[in-house]
Formats: sequence, C-alpha cells, structure tokens
Amino acid sequence: MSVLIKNGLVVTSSSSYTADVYVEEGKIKAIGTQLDYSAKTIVDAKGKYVLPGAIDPHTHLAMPFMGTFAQDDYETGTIAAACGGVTCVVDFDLQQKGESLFQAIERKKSWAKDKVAIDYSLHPAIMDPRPEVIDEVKDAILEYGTPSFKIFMVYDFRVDDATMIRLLKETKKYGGLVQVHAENVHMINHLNEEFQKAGTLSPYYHAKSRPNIAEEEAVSRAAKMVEMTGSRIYIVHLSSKEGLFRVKEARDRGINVFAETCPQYLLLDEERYKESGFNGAKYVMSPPLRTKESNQALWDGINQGDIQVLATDHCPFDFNGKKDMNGTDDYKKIPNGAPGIETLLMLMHSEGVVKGRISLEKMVDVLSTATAKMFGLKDKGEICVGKDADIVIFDPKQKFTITQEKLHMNVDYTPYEGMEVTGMPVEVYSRGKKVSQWKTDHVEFVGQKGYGRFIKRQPLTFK
Ligand code: DUC
Ligand code: ZN
Ligand code: ZN
Repeated sequence: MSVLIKNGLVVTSSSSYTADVYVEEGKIKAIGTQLDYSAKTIVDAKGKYVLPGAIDPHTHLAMPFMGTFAQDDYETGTIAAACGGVTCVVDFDLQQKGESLFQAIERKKSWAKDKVAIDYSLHPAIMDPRPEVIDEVKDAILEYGTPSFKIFMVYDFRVDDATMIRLLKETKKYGGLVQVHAENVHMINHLNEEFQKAGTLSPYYHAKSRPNIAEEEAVSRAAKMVEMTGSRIYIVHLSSKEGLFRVKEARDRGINVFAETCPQYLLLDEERYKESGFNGAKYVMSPPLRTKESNQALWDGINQGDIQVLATDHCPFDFNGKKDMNGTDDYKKIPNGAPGIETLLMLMHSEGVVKGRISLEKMVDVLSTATAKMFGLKDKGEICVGKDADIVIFDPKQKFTITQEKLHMNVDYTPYEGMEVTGMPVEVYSRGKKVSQWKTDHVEFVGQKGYGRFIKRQPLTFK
C-alpha cells in the first residue's frame, strides 16, 4: 500500500511548509518537494493541510458508569474517531473490585478485539488500590506497555491521599505518570446535601454543586504531593481558571504538573444548564461547564504552555433514555458525560485557529505531537519520516454544520448542534490505509473494524 500526497501544507508543531509526503507499508518514508515515487494512490493536496492524525488520550469507550454504560463501544467510538480525524485513542480501563490491573487490561483488550478501527492503547484506572495492586504498577509499565494510570479524587471509587502518595512514588521509579480527576469530594458532598435539603435539584445545580474552588483545592493538593515525592502528575479535563492558576503556580516552581483540557471547557459555559425543559442534562459532566472567564483563561493556558494536551473526555449517554433514566428530579442521578470524539479536530480548527485563538502549529502540538510525547506513543504524533502514516488531509475551507444526524457517534445528540465550522478532515489515513473520506456534505467511514492495533507504549521520560 503506497500513497503519495502531493503539494499539501505539511503542519508540524513548530512550522508549516509545502511538500509531498510519500507513504509505504504504513510508514512515512519521504517528505520533500516534487517527490518522484510511483505510488498506488496519488492524492492532490494543493490548498489542503497535511496534519498528523489527532490523538485522543481521554475516552471512556463502553465504560460501565452510574448504572449504565457509555454508549460508544470500540467499534462505533473508533469509527466516529476516524471520521473526525482522530487516528489513535488512549482509552480508560477501569479496574473492577478484586481485579488485578492485568486482568483489567486483558478484559478491555478483549472488548476491542475485532472491533477497534484505529490504533489504541489503555490507561489502567486504579479503583481498588489493594497493596498488591500498587506493586503491579511496575509490570503494567514495563511489560504491558501502559505507563499512565488514572485515579479519581472524587466519586465512591476515589483513592485517598495516602494511596496517591504511594502511587506517585511507585510510578516515578519506572517511568509512569499518574493522571488525576481533581475535585474535592467533601466540598461537593456538602453542597449536594444543601441542595437536597433546599430541593434545588435541576441540572443547573449539578454545576453549582461542583464549584471552581473544588477543582482548585484538589489540583493544589495533588501538586503538593508531587512536590513532596518529586514525581509528576497530569490533571485530566482541567476546567476552571482557579484550577489552572494552581497548575501554573506549581509549574512556575519547577514542579512537574501537566494538564489537559477539552473543547467543552473552552467553548461552552454554564448558561447551557439553563436551557429549557431538561435540556441542561445534556451538559451534565464532571467537572461541569464553567463561565466565559474560565473559557478564556484556558485558551491562555494553552498558549502559555501550562496546558499541554487537548482531549475529549468522550463519554456519551443518550439524552432520551439515559440522561433522563433516573435524573429528571435529581441532577445527582444523571449519568455524567457527553460525546465529543468526532468533533474534536473540527472544533479546534474552526473555533481555535480560524478565530485566531491558537496557531495552526499549536493546534497540531496539543492534538498530536505533545500528546504522543506525554504518553509514550513513539510512532505517532508527527508528520516526519519514520513515523506511522496516521495522516489527515484537512480542507481548511470546507464548511460543515454540526448535526448529530451526520455524525457517527452512537448517541442521540451533540452539544454543538447547529454550529457551523470552517475546515474539515477530507481524507484520513491510519498507518497508510484510508479510513474516512469526505462525501458532499459529510464524512464517510471507509476503513475496517478490527484493523486497529493495541499499542504497547514506552516508559515515559520527563524533563
Ligand atoms: N466525568 C464525566 O463526566 N464522565 C465520566 C467520568 C468523569 O469523571
Ligand atoms: Zn474525570
Ligand atoms: Zn473522563
């Protein structure tokens, strides 16, 4: 399988230049001007961008949660990813009570088998931190190729501070990274009780029950544990100006605190919870949407380098049948999460690059290059000779009105319904094989389920 992509604007995390890209046997073999290779497929990319496929390091495919399941499985979720220009996901693998991390990894791999359409890896999420589970961290990093571990500071399955400290020390020894969902559970429980007593239980109070200060406190506490252990931490789905302030404060002092944010925290705000009827439930996710002030602070955080990675936290539940399953009278019973894997790249280009909030190169960095480095995906994340040919041919002028009908995610709504974007992925390649293609007014999946491979990742290195 060989492909010659001619005259596109190749975008890297530091520069953009017009060139041809030659792909053979799934790898980028040559980049240059007027390349003379006889390829099976020739793509005229004049006027288009040639981008590394986006990597989404925060997905919850088929995850059991709040009495139901996140609705995209490995088949529908990765087909949607491919259609949106995402060519690799690192999915959360929630350890069940009594399971070893290895059993959790094998279980999730079996769910992906014959279904996954693009390459993927796993982050074990430690939910049952028995002492022997902390001892499994070494082999998870060195043998299983899963060097990043998710923990929650909130929810019933949270880990306590003592466990966090042990985990930070253990991961540091072998090149691992702890990823943290940072919210203060006691502040949230207290506010939940107050709202319960007052009978204020509509979706808007989901946001009010999880204030910015709950994120700020947890980020600050996690950063102190990093300082104490000399380890490093990655804050998932950072959402607030105050949380970012604590990330920045630690980083300015040379403490290894990294952070990710998501399109919803850059583009949507808490006014959404006031939508008529029960519509606010569509945005019930944790952490919740914040204010426009936080939106702006997070864009600044990306530009200033305090936020290194953009991800989706893709965790879809139907509005009809799931969001309203138990929660119409109580926000606490609404499954937390929203869809986003397919709209990641189009939103970041249209709302970020076209609107002048980030440069094209920054977009490539936070969606691909920095993500690959952060998570040890050594063959991914760059248009560069020797890397996997995970490539998006992106038409920066192609308009698309986002509507659930034309997307592939297995859910009945998108938070971005009716939004017009400028710029769409028109051809997407995964290891040199075309997996999606723009057709008139939407993207079609042209890949194959089961094509994706599990990626054993490298131990991680940090400056
Ligand atoms: N937050 C969500 O909104 N969904 C899944 C898990 C999480 O932490
Ligand atoms: Zn989370
Ligand atoms: Zn999540």
